[in-house]
Amino acid sequence: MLKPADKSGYSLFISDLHLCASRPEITSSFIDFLQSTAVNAEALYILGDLFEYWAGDDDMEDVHHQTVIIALKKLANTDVNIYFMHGNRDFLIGADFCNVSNITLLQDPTLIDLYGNKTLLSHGDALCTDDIDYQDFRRQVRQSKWQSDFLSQPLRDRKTQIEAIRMRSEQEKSGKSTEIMDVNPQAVEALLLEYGLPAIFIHGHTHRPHQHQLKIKNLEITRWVLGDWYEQGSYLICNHAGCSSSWLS
Ligand code: LP5
Ligand code: MN
Repeated sequence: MLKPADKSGYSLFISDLHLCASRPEITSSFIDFLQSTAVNAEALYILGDLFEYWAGDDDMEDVHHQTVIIALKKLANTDVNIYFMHGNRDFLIGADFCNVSNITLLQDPTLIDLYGNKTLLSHGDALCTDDIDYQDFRRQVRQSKWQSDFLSQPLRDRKTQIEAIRMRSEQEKSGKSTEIMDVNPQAVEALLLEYGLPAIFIHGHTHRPHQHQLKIKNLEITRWVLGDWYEQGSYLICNHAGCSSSWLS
């Protein structure tokens, strides 16, 4: 088991925190994690759904959002590289949020060199290809024209529409099977082939934390699925010796 106290460098991976003002204990837990564990890391990768939802960068004055921004900025100022990838709930996070928080936006997916291992990072929602209704919705809202039209509306109107989509999503999810809402194995394999069969693949979204071992073209690939922070925070820690997952106490 890797420990944050190890002197050698390490990198951390988290996703699906779903931070919001109505769950202040999760935000406190995230800030504790930044100050106690991430502060000694070389890099922190936030692989999407940091927030329950993000309506646009003009919502940064919100007190809860300010708390998160200040904590990220404080960590970034200690020379920890913070990387953020959009999730399906906070894909409207833009350059203003990233600049103010001092974090770097990554495209989904992104390949990195993780202590000598080619590693692919993704949020994971694009791989849930059996969820046809979601993928239609995703295609629509990821278009830049749709996003600029949406962002041109008043913040209050955007939040009203987001609340309606959230309710509809919860209703529809209750009628979808767990298989439909998981990643599609063929989509995973196709992505890994497209990115040159990396040794490690890390993603979130499904809220089913697990270490999967795959073998494609005789190459061993480890697929790490990150957990959500609803009940208990968790993270993946990697160094030269490998990766391991940990729960926050
Ligand atoms: O997030 P999670 O894991 O609970 O569920 C996702 C999919 N749902 C979503 C919706 C988000 O949870 C809530 C909205 C976030 C705010 C985004 C901000 C900007 C958008 C503003 C839009 C007005 O992503 C869920 C998946 C699940 O993951 C598992 O993969 O199943 O997908 C759904 O439930 C979506 C429904 O199946 C389809 C909804 C169709 C709505 C069509 C409305 C048409 C209006 C289009 C205008 C955008
Ligand atoms: Mn998600």
